[in-house]
Amino acid sequence: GDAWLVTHALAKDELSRLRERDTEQVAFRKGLVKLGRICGYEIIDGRMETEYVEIETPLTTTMGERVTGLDDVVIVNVLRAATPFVEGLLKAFPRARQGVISASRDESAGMDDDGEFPISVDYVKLPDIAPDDTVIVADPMLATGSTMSAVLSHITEQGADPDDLVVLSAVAAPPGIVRVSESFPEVDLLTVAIDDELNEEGFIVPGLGDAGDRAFR
Ligand code: HSX
Repeated sequence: GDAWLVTHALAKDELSRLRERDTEQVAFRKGLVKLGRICGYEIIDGRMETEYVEIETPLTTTMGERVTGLDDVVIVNVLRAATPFVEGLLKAFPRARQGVISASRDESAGMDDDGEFPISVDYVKLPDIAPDDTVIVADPMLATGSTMSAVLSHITEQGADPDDLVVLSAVAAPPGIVRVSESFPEVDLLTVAIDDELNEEGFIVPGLGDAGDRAFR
């Protein structure tokens, strides 16, 4: 799979607001929605094709262009921080089918020697995934990659082709990118920023804090 950065200036602008410690809950949530929309447009631009179609304007017949595969999109919401992010993605893919996975790190266990957290997966509900589908797995933070690896295992076990999967994050740390791309080499990774490092608790630095807490608490 490919790893690529969302380089749209507005994505950087939104992410910078999200990083600010003074951005409060409502602004934080709205920022994640906006960022999701921009990332959706970038996914369309980066990996979807267009086709020419004949259309009729009120005056004449002419050629128009349509995005192919806009209807064949599945978005997987990794609870809970991804919820506003997914709301934004849905503005780019209004007819997407959605899956929900509740997965979280067991913070009390801490990181093991490989820099991995134990993950508990509490709820998995995915739509049927067809061979033509693009499956966007959204989680704003990719830290150690433990959560995303567990999520991707569930999705591929339900029959999804790893070639069709796009992992979308807002901020990713190098260990997470390495873990996911080693375990799932066919999966595409898309993020707005790659940050410097993880601290001892497995938080991304500089990062933006705990995205779930900032959006919901
Ligand atoms: C946060 O931690 C994020 O929203 C992700 O679900 C998770 C990322 O951490 P990691 O599993 O990559 O270390 O709740």
